Amino acid sequence: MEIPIATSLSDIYPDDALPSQRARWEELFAKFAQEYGHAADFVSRSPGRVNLIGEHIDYSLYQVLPMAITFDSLVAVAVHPPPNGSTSNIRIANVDTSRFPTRTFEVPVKGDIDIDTTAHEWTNYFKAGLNGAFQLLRKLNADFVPVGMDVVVSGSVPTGSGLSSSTAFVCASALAVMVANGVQHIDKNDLCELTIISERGIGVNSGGMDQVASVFSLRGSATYISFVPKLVVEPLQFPATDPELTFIITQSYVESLKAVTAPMYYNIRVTECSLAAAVLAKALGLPELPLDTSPLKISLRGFQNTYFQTQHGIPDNYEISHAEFESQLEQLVALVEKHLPKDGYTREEIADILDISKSALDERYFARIAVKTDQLKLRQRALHVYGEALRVVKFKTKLSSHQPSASSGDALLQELGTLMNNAQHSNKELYECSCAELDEICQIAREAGAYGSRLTGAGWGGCCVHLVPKDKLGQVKQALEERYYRKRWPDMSDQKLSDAVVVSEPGSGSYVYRKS
Ligand code: NG1
Ligand code: MG
Repeated sequence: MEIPIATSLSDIYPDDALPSQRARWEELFAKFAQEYGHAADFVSRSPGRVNLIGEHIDYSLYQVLPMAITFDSLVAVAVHPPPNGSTSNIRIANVDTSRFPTRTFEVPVKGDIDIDTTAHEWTNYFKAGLNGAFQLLRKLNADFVPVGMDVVVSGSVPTGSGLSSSTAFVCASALAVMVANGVQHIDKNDLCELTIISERGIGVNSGGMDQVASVFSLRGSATYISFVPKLVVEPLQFPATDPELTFIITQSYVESLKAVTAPMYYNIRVTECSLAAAVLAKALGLPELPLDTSPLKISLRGFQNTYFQTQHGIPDNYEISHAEFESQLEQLVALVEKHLPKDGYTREEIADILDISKSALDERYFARIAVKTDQLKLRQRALHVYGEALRVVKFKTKLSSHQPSASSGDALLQELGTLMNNAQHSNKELYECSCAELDEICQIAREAGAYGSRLTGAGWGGCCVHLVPKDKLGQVKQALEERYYRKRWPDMSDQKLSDAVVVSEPGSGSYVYRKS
């Protein structure tokens, strides 16, 4: 499937978003003309996403259910041909100059552009997209000579909010670089593959959920993503229910800058999950787990496959029914309880169990990306992953098999909400990726009528997502205003307050825009 070309903003946005988006795009074009004295050739855009359920399990290669949101990243570009004999330049500005100063850098003729992961620098995300795009361009043509680019960026995904502002920008940047360098037809799979890998260059050892949701989503549908045995994307429409099913996103206004905190939070979780898989395999006397596409190449999903193949003779673990998949996950929870008994493991203990030296362990699991910790909580993380994977399958099955006439809509919404509440409990207790503010928002929303409330994205701040029956929206909004926002920030502006709680409809994925 190819990245679509839009010639009108109504290809990209729903009618009710058009007036504000038009204003934003006009601002982008005005900034471009002011900065460079000429017009842009094209704009690439990629959205943020809200994850409905399936948190911190994409990098263990389990299914997730996000949807794209209207907030997005726009990259407007004009191209200059490569100068004879010298290198090309990229000049990149942002409509928000006060937060994101203009930069100029040289385009490498060979190899990657250096990214300083210790600096919190906005153009790192553009560079990550560029590196990914260049790898593909060089695969297509080994003698490829990069063009120069004038660029202006406009981002509406709030940063540090768990809504994937980083990925929206990386994907729009990679797309911009490919189009600028003459690629006419861009395959969505290719764009995902290269952005998943290249975004890790910013220092976060992430999974692939955000890139796939940003690139593939279709307006009106959530995006059910399976990563193995290959990437499969299934658009999922919400059933008509009575009361009507709505999702709202609420900001905690606690910024969670993952690229900065990854060595203390995110990357540790990724390492813990891979180590849990390795330790389980060893404890059960299984053969070494085959390498897979997860960031550290060994995953809890891989453990599931090998375990059921070798111990239960199930040859193709991907062809099993939903019921069998659920039963396997339940068995895995019991295995984790038994074989990962300790509350925390040191690196020395893990090296002992795996029967390798401490330096071999460090080299294999801790060298490539910064991880700072003493105690690794293998049991708690594995319990979260298997429990959450189970909830995702249940959530998806309930949503897609609901017959509007057969059972009451309210019962369905209650069931879905309970799965989301259980997910939040697991985020808080087992995965320790929530925070007091997110917990409080969930609590207030539930008390005011939300059926399900949980953090969305990586956590440690950012946003929550809530399943609310439409008739309760007003009450939930009011309770949050009074008990969270106004209480903390009595002087909060009306604009900020209205941005704090938004009803979210599934938006469209990546586009290239050219004026017709
Ligand atoms: P956020 O924090 O929304 O960018 C991150 C990861 C995802 C996924 C979620 C947790 C990136 C680009 N994305 O999302 O892959 O693991 O956390 O479910 O870091
Ligand atoms: Mg992010």
